[in-house]
Amino acid sequence: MARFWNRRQFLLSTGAAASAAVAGRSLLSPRKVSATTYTRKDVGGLTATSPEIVSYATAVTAMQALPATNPLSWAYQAAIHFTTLPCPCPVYWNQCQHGTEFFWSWHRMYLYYFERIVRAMSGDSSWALPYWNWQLATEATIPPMFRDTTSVLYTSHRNASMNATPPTGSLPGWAVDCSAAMGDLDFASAVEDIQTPHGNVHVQVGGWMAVIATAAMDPIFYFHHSNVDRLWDIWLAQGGGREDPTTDTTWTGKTFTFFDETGSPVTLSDCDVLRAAQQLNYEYEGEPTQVNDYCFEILRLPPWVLEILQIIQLPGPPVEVVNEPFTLTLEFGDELQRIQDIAASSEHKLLLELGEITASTQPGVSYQVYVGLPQGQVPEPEGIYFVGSFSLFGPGVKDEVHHGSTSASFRFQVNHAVNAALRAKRAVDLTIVPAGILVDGKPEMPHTKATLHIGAIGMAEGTEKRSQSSQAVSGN
Ligand SMILES: [Cu+2]
Repeated sequence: MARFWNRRQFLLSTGAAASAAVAGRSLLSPRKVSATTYTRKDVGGLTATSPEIVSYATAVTAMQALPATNPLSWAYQAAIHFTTLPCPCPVYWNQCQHGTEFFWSWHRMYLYYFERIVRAMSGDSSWALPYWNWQLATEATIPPMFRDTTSVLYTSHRNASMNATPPTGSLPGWAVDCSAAMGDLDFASAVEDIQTPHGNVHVQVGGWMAVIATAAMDPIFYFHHSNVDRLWDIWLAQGGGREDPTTDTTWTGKTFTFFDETGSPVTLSDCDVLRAAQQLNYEYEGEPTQVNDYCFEILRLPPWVLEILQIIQLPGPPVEVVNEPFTLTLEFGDELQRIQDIAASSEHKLLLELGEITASTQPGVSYQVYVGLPQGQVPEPEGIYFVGSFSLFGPGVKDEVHHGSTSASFRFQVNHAVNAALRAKRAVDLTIVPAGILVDGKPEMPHTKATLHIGAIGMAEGTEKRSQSSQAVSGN
């Protein structure tokens, strides 16, 4: 998905003129205040007989009964995300955004209209889309109402151990860790890094969810993405200068088209979905106060951007990972001292970049990444040498056509791991470990369905800086 190249383009696009800006988010008063604010609840607090679940099941049944040509049908809604149904396609199919800076905003728009359609199709005018809070250890299994084989919310197209009742399979903590995204100050990094736990959940639920073209057929999809959407709010609410890219006209100028509950096409821009409660009338149960970002804003600090400087592109044999852990020693050559300095610095991020990643089909496993692991030491995701994980979801999977992307890339901050290895005067090994879900609480043996190819490995220096972009004045 060549994600890190996207980010560099983003940097270039943020303009040149310096601005003497003053802090301050909202000088404008809310333009629209709705009488009704819908609350999207944590599914962990719901049961099969909760109104939210009963109404959802009613709507799913009704939507599945409609023909795929009807925009309100289950098949059409799923196809707006992506489909394998034969094309030429009706309008606005195959739109979903992955590996781009529209990931959060596109899915927010998609869920918003899906929610309105469910409200209409269920006849429950108070319905709001619950969220699957999968970071919680108590919600590491697929919510029970989706595993009930008599429910319309069930599908057999999932990882069998995740889908059993009681479930033997659960999501491991390392797979749903959102700390990389939450720690990012700049939007481009956060929207990229949040896609890692998001993709891990897709692949670990498995079946339809693991493949872009079928993911939105599974009723759990929308609860999963409701949580991803909630994480956008939570990222912003941490403050520290975190903001939506409202000065990037490529981002603010983008529009997407969906269908409302009457089946009429409706178009939204990124500027229409910055403030969930104010613009879209919903909030999440238990979330901190929503931050109100505006596209139209005159006085404020320039946004954070991540500036990236390539240090070294490592030559070497192509990396192929099957079922066994793969280890390769990272040779820094003349750049050793520089890498050591960055690793020890607190202002700069030492970044490992894995690029040109492909597989012939969905491998069906996630991959843990370790740097500097001492020889003979068992890789432990709780240890300091674990730098993150990734899954292929869409881009990079060769038998999926998705936005023309042919490979995926991922970036990991490795300061601590490299620092520890170099201080101990050890070789800095890169170890990639195929890893599955937990079965009965223990890591399952991975059963990889395709070989993972990694074509490019590099080291880079990343610095989060205030951009010098001028302030855009556009939209709301
Ligand atoms: Cu998704």
